[in-house]
Amino acid sequence: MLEQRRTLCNRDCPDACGIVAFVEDGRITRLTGDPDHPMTRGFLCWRTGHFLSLQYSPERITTPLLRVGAGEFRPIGWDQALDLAAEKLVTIRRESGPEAIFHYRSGGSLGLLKHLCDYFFELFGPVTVKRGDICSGAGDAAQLADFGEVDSHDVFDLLNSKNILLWGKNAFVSSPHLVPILKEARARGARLVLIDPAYHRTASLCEKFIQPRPGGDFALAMAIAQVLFERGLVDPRAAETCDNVDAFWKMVRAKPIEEWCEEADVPPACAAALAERLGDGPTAILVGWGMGRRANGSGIVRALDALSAVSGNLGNPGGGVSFYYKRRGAFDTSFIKGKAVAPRTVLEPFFGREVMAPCDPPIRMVWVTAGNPVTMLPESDTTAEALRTREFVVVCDSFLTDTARTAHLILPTTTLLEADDLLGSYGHHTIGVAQPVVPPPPGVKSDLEIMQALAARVGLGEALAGDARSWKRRMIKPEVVERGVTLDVLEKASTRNPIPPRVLFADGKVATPSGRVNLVTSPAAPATRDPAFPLCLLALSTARSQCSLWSEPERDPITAVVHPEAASGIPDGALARLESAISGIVVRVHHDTRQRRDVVVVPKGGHLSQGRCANRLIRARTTDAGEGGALYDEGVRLVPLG
Ligand SMILES: Nc1nc2c(c(=O)[nH]1)N[C@H]1C(S)=C(S)[C@@H](COP(=O)(O)OP(=O)(O)OC[C@H]3O[C@@H](n4cnc5c(=O)[nH]c(N)nc54)[C@H](O)[C@@H]3O)O[C@H]1N2
Ligand SMILES: Nc1nc2c(c(=O)[nH]1)N[C@H]1C(S)=C(S)[C@@H](COP(=O)(O)OP(=O)(O)OC[C@H]3O[C@@H](n4cnc5c(=O)[nH]c(N)nc54)[C@H](O)[C@@H]3O)O[C@H]1N2
Ligand code: SF4
Ligand SMILES: [Mo]
Repeated sequence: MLEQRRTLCNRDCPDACGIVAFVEDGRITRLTGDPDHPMTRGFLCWRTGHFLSLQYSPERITTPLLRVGAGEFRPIGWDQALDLAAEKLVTIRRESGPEAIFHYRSGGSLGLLKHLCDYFFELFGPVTVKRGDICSGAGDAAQLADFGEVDSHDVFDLLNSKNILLWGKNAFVSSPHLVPILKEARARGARLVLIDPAYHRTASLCEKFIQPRPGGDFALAMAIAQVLFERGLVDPRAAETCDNVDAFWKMVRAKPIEEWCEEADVPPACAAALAERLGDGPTAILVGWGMGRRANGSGIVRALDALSAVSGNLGNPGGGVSFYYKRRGAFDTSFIKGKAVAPRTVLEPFFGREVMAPCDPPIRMVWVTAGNPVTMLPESDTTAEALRTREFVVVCDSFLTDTARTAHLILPTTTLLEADDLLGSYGHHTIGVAQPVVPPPPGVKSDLEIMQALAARVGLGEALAGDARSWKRRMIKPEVVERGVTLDVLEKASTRNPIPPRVLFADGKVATPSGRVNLVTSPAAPATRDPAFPLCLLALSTARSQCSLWSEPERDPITAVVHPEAASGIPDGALARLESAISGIVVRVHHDTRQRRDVVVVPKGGHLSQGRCANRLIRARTTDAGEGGALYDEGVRLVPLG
């Protein structure tokens, strides 16, 4: 019998799509996008559209695995696996205290119920947890400083925009369901501009494409601000709605426009064109999540916040600076205290170094939930070594990732098609529930079941008790339920979170203590590069994978896209070595005259075990604020093979 079952995608992706699964005799035969979901509109991205190859992959782990030798694992039963895990946890806590245990959770699933893994470790310890945010730390810190709040305009408010500036954003790849909205806005007359050092397909949506130096955006913003000032395009209310106005303009005028533009490596006419658009509002600035992952990333986002504020686009329909949607805004996880009660924290981009750092007590045990830090965090070899040298490592995953390979114990867990969870989104305000479209294979447990089984073994059974549905009910905020959005409503269809307004700061007040925008006052120059490594490595999202989870086999060397004049004489299609100051990998060179001559674009998420891992080349460094990872500031060079 053929049935259609609906769920929500739980992947670390701004779109949080509705999925329709066609199930025939208990097996999923096809996946499509939910035509009734307001964002999804009936289509899925390539990686999830092709997810069945992973769901039914022979490489999927379907039984707990115990390490029996270097890289060798033996299947064991759940009772034995959980007894062993509980015994290690209890022994290490007794001997060294809970800070000797580090629980690392990342974004493999954005389901709210994953917080219950944190809850278990908090009640058991509290243990060591991560701090900082490899993904959006820099941008979050910027908007928090400027506006006292990190949220965005309703995504459909873009239909009110006259201009849309896609600032460091590859919608086609990283947020494909934004594309139809951008197209609709364009059909209604909006003018779109892309500002990105890398050429990509999203440029084809835009009437203008500006390609600054990597990290040159702060300088570009200063040039734009100066044009706004010179042409009288500054909002006269800015003096009342913003703090630090004099210091901001002093910084803007510290250099002539030409000098700022030189620092940004764009012609002054580009700054003028962008100023003209901001002055001809409403202009929405859409800030990509990627752009902040560099040494001056937070400064850049602050400069964009300031541009919106002084040009009078903040708080207006069709305007605003939208970066992150508060995806947890409808939900209550306040019973988990996190960093506030943790005895110790590990800075996420410095995972490898900090886990190995001599400290008292040392980190003896690491538990990884929904993450692949070896592949996805900088300095992959250091991260792998840190894990390999721990006394006991547990990884909960469905696949034998680079991180799982370092584990002593691997616990197999559910995939997005078996998930039972509550979801928000960081790309729009829709919330909903994931419901299993098929049960997991025998031998696979959900993270919640794993935590509950563990809790029962260490005397925390009662605290974690309850099925997924009752936890969902507990985690929806009362003010959401009061506005009619109950669990039963969400189970029928995804719904807009009733709390956030459609236009942020519409009353002219932001959420800082003064109610005024905190304008940035110190410049944030791009990182300098060692001439021996002249290309800036941009390891970016690709349509074929969700971070390190590829919906196609990872066989060939990764492709390095580079301007032919920056290819060190290596012909198009040839293999070469891509080297940084710390390591090298083999890549296939692809020439593209549309790229800048100082960048090389590779996919993020390739596995170390396959020789495809860009993070092997990238040193651990933090962003200027927010403890993010400066992932896009590593200098590299291409060297012929042989
Ligand atoms: N297909 C696919 N989609 C994904 C993911 C995936 O792995 N695969 N990952 C998901 C995740 S984890 C996240 S956080 C989101 C968003 O994650 P990202 O994929 O990072 O998304 P973007 O917002 O498109 O940001 C990347 C863009 O920023 C640009 N950029 C880099 N440096 C600069 C700079 O200095 N200036 C400017 N102007 N631009 C710069 C890059 O060239 C790139 O085009 O996407 C999600 N979507
Ligand atoms: N060089 C470079 N590095 C980057 C980036 C970049 O742009 N360039 N992007 C960064 C960004 S934005 C991010 S967010 C991070 C992402 O870093 P990670 O969150 O570590 O990324 P993933 O590779 O998606 O790892 C998630 C793992 O969780 C597993 N998983 C999926 N669902 C579940 C589940 O329900 N339970 C459990 N237990 N496991 C599950 C998946 O199989 C996968 O192995 O990487 C960062 N790293
Ligand atoms: S990964 Fe993103 S775009 Fe793809 S189906 Fe999931 S939510 Fe939609
Ligand atoms: Mo991310």
